[in-house]
Amino acid sequence: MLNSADAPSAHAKLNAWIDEIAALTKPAAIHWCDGSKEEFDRMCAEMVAAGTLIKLNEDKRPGSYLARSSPSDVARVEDRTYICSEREEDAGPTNNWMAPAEMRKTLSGLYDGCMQGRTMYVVPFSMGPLGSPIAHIGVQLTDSAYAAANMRIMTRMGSKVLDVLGADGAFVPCVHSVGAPLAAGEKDSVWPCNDEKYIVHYPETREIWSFGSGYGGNALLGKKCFALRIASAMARDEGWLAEHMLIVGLESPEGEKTYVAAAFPSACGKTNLAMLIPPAGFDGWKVWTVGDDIAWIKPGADGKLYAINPEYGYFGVAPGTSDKSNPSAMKALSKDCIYTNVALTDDKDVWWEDMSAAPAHAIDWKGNDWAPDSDTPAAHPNARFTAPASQCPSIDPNWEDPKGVPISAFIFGGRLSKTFPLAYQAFDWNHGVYMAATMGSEATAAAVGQAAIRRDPFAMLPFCGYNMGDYWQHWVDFGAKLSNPPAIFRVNWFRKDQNGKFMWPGFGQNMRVLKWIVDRVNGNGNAVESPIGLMPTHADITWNGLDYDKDTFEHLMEVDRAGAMADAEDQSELFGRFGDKLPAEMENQRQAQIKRLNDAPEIWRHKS
Ligand code: SAT
Ligand code: MN
Repeated sequence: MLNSADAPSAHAKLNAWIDEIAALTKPAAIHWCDGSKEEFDRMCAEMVAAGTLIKLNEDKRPGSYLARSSPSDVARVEDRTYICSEREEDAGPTNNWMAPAEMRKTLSGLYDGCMQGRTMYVVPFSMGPLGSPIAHIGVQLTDSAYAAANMRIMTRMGSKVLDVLGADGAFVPCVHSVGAPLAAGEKDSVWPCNDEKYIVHYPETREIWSFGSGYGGNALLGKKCFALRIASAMARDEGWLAEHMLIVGLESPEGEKTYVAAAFPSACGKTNLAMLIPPAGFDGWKVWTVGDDIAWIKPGADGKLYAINPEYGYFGVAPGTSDKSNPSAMKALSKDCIYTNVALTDDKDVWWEDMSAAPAHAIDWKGNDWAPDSDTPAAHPNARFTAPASQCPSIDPNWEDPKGVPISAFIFGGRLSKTFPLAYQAFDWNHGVYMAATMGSEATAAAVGQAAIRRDPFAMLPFCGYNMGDYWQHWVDFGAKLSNPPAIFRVNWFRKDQNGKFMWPGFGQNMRVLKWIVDRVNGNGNAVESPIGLMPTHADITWNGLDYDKDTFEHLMEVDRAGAMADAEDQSELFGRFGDKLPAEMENQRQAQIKRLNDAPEIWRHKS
């Protein structure tokens, strides 16, 4: 066996599993990742020699590299992503499903010999601070050095994880192959992958099998595959939450810190909110970043909820990131990063759309010459940076606290040009679950009437590892056990006026809404009752440094009965898909919403 007696772990089950996978996939060699900087540098140097990575300008981007993927391997593949539970109803209507036995048969053919000619890297990783009671361990076997190197940035990885695992600790086995075996003497391509892709999860046995892709979410199995799809199933069984949420600490000038977790579908400015810089007039306020994508949340002995960011880095979208939109992210990118599918400048720096003034010449993400008048983008729209979280200037001093940080509020948002006010609070926990279950975002705003909303419950649609109806029930049950559950809010930064102009300035100004939320959860913020939730009046928002008149604010907050009713009616399409898996409480909440709207004036406006 390749995984010989000198395997660095005494974990019999781990070693036997590695033997089994090696026998199936037939790699040329096995390398156990120790997680050291030397190992990372060596792997990167080998990838530079093979043409997979380009070393960037050492003065401008020390320790950093550029990778260009195959043009067919640039994003997650949701139609190739499967939840293979024993029963189809346990995957639910929003996931692809195949019976585990059938999937195993399909995969065993594909994995047979798939690592030939390649090194199989053994990547032990901890999601969350090592040894934290909220953390969990995984081991990824991968034939991609790119995946192994990225895993060192995105997770706590290497020998120290084996120490925590000991001889019999629990781990989630994750098998990853790019699916491109190499014949003896065959020259490798710079980005090996396979047209046939499978991203497979077995939630009951807690296994991940990924085939054919080298790209982020398909290949860095700690992230969406483990930390959301498998972890959500673990969380349901064990009584905790695995969520697609950022976590921030909001510190007042008096030094009081309130932590909140927030979920948004993509393209709603989640990373920007995680690294928000308070606006002028908020002197002394500070926003601390705990995480920008995923939160694991467990109840503590004191009845509060404690959250960790299971990740160790940011896998963020590069285009649009700039010193203006997100200066903290830009600082986090100053060194030791891996960039994927961004453009390369003539001085071997990186560039992407809206980062800064366009260079006169660059090499685009496909490796071709590019100039500002080219009619294709320089960076792929889903180009990514992989950056160590510790390099973010706003990283929270408690972000590695194994206890986690106490969560006082959950925030859910979407991109909604009509009908939905800037901010409102749920009447109670179950109303909040209903607000989160029905959240969505607009793909495109229709010219007239109600824009079509793409529902993305809890921003978890592609990431829930079991039936979404059961997931809503889990949230209802979870809240019922909490003596003092966090408050739940909806926000919408994107409402437009009759002329199609955004009514709210957004970005740093969103701090004003966060401050109201902090006031609410700390018992000193006011709200009035509207048909859809508890709302701040103009006087409840802190306006220092911003001239935002009362009339415009009352427009921003108004509830348009017809629009809100149309939305409540449209929700029955979503709910209907779940059949008897729909929690009765969700339909009760919908009916209560309809009743409140029936009793409301055509345009509900707070009059002070
Ligand atoms: O590719 S990832 O899933 O890791 C990132 C994303 O799509 O949000
Ligand atoms: Mn995400």
